[in-house]
This record gives sequence, C-alpha cells and structure tokens, in this order.
Amino acid sequence: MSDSSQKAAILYDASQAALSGAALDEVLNHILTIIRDHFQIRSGSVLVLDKTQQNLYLGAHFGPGRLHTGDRVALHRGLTGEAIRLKRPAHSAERAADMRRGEKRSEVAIPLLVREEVVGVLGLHSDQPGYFQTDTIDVLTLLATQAALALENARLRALEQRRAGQLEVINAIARQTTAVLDLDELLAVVCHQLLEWFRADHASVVLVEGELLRVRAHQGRLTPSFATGSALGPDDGLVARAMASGRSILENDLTNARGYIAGFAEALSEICVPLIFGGERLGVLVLDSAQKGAFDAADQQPLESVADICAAAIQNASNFHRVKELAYIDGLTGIHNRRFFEMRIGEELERASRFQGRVSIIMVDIDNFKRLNDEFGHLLGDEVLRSVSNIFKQQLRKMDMVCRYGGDEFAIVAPETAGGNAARVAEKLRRQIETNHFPGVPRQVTISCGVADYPTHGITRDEVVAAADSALYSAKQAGRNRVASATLRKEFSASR
Ligand code: GH3
Ligand code: MG
Repeated sequence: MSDSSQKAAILYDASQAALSGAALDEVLNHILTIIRDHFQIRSGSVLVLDKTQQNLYLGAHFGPGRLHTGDRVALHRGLTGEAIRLKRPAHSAERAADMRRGEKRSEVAIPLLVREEVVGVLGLHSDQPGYFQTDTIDVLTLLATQAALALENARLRALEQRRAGQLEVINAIARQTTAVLDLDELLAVVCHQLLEWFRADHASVVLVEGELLRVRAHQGRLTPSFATGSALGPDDGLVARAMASGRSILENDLTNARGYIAGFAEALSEICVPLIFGGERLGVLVLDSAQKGAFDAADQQPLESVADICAAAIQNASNFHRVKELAYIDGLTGIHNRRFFEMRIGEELERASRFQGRVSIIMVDIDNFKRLNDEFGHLLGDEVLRSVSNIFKQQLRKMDMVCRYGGDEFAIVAPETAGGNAARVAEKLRRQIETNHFPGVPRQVTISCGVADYPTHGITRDEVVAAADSALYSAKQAGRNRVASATLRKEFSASR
C-alpha cells in the first residue's frame, strides 16, 4: 500500500460509499470491505458510540471474532478505550507489555471523529506483527474519517426523520382537536391521540378548577387509583409540581421519584407537561408507562408542542361552553331562561317516557306585578324578580330546575314528582313569597301557581305547558295568591 494513486482510488471509493445515502450498516460494511481487500488484515470492526448508554455497539465487522453485530462492549477497555480517551489511533506496538510477550499479531484502534468528538472506533487486527506502521495508520485514519462521516449522516437522517415524525404528530393532533368544541369530547380525543402517538400506557388530562386540580379525563390500560373527576391537592405529586413550576417533569424511575404520588398501580415512568395558554396555566397533560425509562428527553419537546395545541383547544372549548351557558342564562336574575327551559323540558319528557317516569311543571306568575312596578319603580321591581328567583332556588331540590319564563313569569321543572307532590312544592313556594319581606316593598308580594304533570295532563311539551298555564290562569281567576292543579286530559276525562 504505497502506491499513491491506489490510495487515492480507495479513498475515493470509501468517500463515495459514505456519501451514497445508503443505510448505515451497508456503508460501514463497504468501508470494511475496502480495508479487507487492500490491507493485510484478518478481522476488522466498526464500534459505534452510544452516548446515552455510555457504551459501544458493533456496527459492522468481518473476520473471526467473538462479537456479533449489535453486541455491546464497555467504553474503557483495551486499545479501543485508549483511542477514545486520547482521540488518536492506538496500536499494539506501542504497548510494552505486548512487545515483551512477543506478540505475533498486531492490532490498531482508530477513533472515528466528527469535529472533535468521538462517535465510534475502527478496530483492526493483522496476523503480521508490527503491521500497523505510521503510513498504514495514516491511510486507515482517512478511511476511518469516511466511516465517521457515514455515522454522522445516519445520525442526521434519523434526526430528520424524527423531526418529520414529530411534525406529523403535531399536525395530526391539531387537526383532530381544533374543531371539537365540547370539552369532554375534546379531552377524550386528546387522550386518544396521545396514546396513539407517544410511547405511553396511559394518558390523563388534569385541569385547574379554582384552587384544585381535577382529573378531567384519562384513557389507557393502567389501573388508576383515583376516579375520573377526583381532585388533587395543590401539593400532590409530580402533576402539582409541573403545574406550580410551569415546566415539564420527566421521571423515568417512579420507584425513586421525589414527591411522587402513585396515580396508577403499574406506572414506572411519568411525564407531566403543563398546559399553558396565553400565559395562563390551565392544567397538566400526564403520560404514564409501566416501563422504567419509557420516555426520553426527545419526547419532551414534541409533547410540549402538542400541549400548546391542546391548551388552545381546551381554552377554545371552555370559552364556547361559557358562551353557550350564557345563552341559556337570564341576564337579570342569573337563573336559566326560557330557551333553556324549552331544551331541558324536552329532554326530561323523553327520559320520563323511556323509564315510565313522571315530570311536573309549575308555572308561576307574580300577582299584580305591574302595579308593584308603578308604585315602587321598575328598579325595585327588578330587585323583587331577583329575590323571588333566589327564594325559588333555595326552596327547590337540586334536580329541580327553575327558569325565568319571561316578564314576571317563572317555570319550574320537577322530575319524578307526582301531581300531589308538585302542588305541595308550589304551595311551599307560595307561602315563602307571601311571608317574605322584600326590602323597599312595604306590603305583601304574592304569586299564583299552576301545576301539571306528565303524563297525567299531557304527553308533549306543549300539552303539559298549556295545562300548567291554564291551571295558572284558573289560580288568577280564583283571586290570585293560590295554587291550582291542571284538570285531566280530555281523553282521560272523557273515559270517566
Ligand atoms: P297578574 O296578577 O295578572 O299577573 O298581574 P300583573 O300586573 O303581574 O300582570 P302581568 O303578569 O301580565 O304583567 C307583568 C308585568 O311585569 C308587566 C311588566 O311591566 C312587568 N315586567 C316584565 N318584565 C319586567 C322586568 O324585567 N322588570 C320589571 N321591573 N318589570 C317587568
Ligand atoms: Mg304577573
């Protein structure tokens, strides 16, 4: 190997291989084949540095040897370790011990360097003692440079593929989430997408609610130690820490994690990424895995981008929810309005018809309210409407629903209340109002009520409401400040 044109030819060959864009093992094998064909070498190997595991693995080899492709070896052993440490070729002739033993073979380890950094080692054995002379090592070092280039290219390609993959995830999640306006549905989509794209066994979304953090959704195969909707304290575990710091927390060994509170029986790794929108911390995305070391730092960045998209979608959905809520709220009294009543009464009647249940409607109207306005002014009239609403809310069960139907009229929907009961409820309300002192109103305020039931007085919404309305009319006719119940439906009365 002294002919310089031959040297140039093999270097050209090696550089072509390195730049070919072929798979890494193919390129490394090609370079080793060039070495085998042009040098007196019995066995050769390319060891690739694995920085995260702090060891080397066999990338390619030829000739006899104990190792197989992919096998791992320690960093600091023998000539290889020396080459890595010194960042220059190390060969056996330099080693006095080998010389003394009268070593028959010779060996060289050449570091593969990218800029100043070792990315692997080219290891070669020859049967000729003292084979690796300076000029031979020089040529081999140039070949090693090509192998290093191939390794660097492969690393960049993998990085590029990973980035492209990450962009795909981000785009997919953005597409899946932006149009979902129902918060619960959105959170289910978010969990599903996280499981689809990240190496996790369970995905959860924790959202801020006042002082609390609440698990609003979760999905996966791990066994939770909490119920959906349960609250975490402000100091509970990694989630709270991510929330408090506004930074992601990656814990790859939960058995030793500081302040970890087990959310899942099998979890060994967890990553918590805060959901931040417009500077406001909305909650935390949590991924759990039953594997130790499941997440790596490279997952964190794309997960944070995904969290940004989710935070925007969550904010959007809750704004929509708030606007929708507002559309069903009466501005003066803060209770639900007629639109809400009409929507909910339909749902209640449907439920009652499916389960043979009952629903009562109480229509309420303030007596002589026009006069009250005239006497004490419209503003005080407004105040009375608010007080009446509050009294109704306090007196009714949680499952009952009170709405301002319009003007001084209210509608109450009471599920599972049979006729007599609803009339008793109405009577209680009537008495409360009659005996209540309304500040600024130096006389009694009274109401009249009409009560009707599904299915006794009607089947459709309009029938039941009309029945309650005509009962209310009867109460007014009969002198006000009283409760009247609807009469039976015509077909029922006819059959009597
Ligand atoms: P009745 O006993 O027959 O119900 O007599 P009424 O005077 O209460 O008559 P009606 O229920 O028909 O009149 C409702 C009145 O409520 C008419 C209107 O002046 C008043 N009103 C409606 N909306 C408001 C409101 O938002 N604020 C105030 N202060 N008054 C309202
Ligand atoms: Mg009235």
